[in-house]
Amino acid sequence: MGILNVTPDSFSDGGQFNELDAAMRQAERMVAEGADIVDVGGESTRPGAKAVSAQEELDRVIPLVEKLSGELNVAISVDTNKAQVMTESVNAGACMINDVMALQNEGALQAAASLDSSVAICLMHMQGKPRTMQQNPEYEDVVKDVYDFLEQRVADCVEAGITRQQLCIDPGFGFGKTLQHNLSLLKNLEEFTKIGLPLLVGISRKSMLGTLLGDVPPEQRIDASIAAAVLAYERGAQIIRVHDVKQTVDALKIAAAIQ
Ligand code: 9MG
Repeated sequence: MGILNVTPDSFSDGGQFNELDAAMRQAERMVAEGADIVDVGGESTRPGAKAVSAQEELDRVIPLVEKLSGELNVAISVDTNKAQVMTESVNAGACMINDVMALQNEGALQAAASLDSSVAICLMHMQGKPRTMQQNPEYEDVVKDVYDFLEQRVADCVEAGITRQQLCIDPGFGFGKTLQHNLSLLKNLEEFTKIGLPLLVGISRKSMLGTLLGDVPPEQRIDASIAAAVLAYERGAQIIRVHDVKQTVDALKIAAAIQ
């Protein structure tokens, strides 16, 4: 899954792709490099990020989703937690909703349940909200707590009328987690496959990697991102959300060849 942020303030590529043509060129490049899914985001979820209005998010995302679905042969995911953006994105051609709030925002569960049953939905775990989530994250047992949350959200979705076949789960690296929490989740990632749904992970260029490398900036975290992607794949991740598609695809081809 290639990341395509159309936001002025995302942590790694914020501001680079907020012109429609530039975003299209980046999407074409990611597809040529082997991305099966392009994840379009119109609101930054990095720590400390400000929320944007539904209208602003729609203005950023919908023209791009329409153009992508008309011109590129790729699955389009939209990274949003707003009910209206979910509905309008699918109407514009998206076939997946990636919600870092796991459909907990007002109206999101109902909006997702009324989408066509072919639409995939990713439920991600986050403790807190982007603005404050890194202030003092605490867990009794991070793997168990995140597992129990995801299992409960899957049950809530099924009760609301979403089928299990539509769902995938994500432990949410960096979302209300310390470095130690993130490392425990990655080490024990295989646990999450017991939920019986495809596992999506996003570690690409995240600060957990920067910290381990001695506080290097996002653009110097590419090699570490590839290592993390391979570790996640070996532990059962089926969808890996990344900035650097070519490098990740090459590495995963090698990992896949020996599995
Ligand atoms: C939008 N976004 C940023 N990081 C993410 C992650 O780790 N997983 C998912 N599903 N979405 C993410």
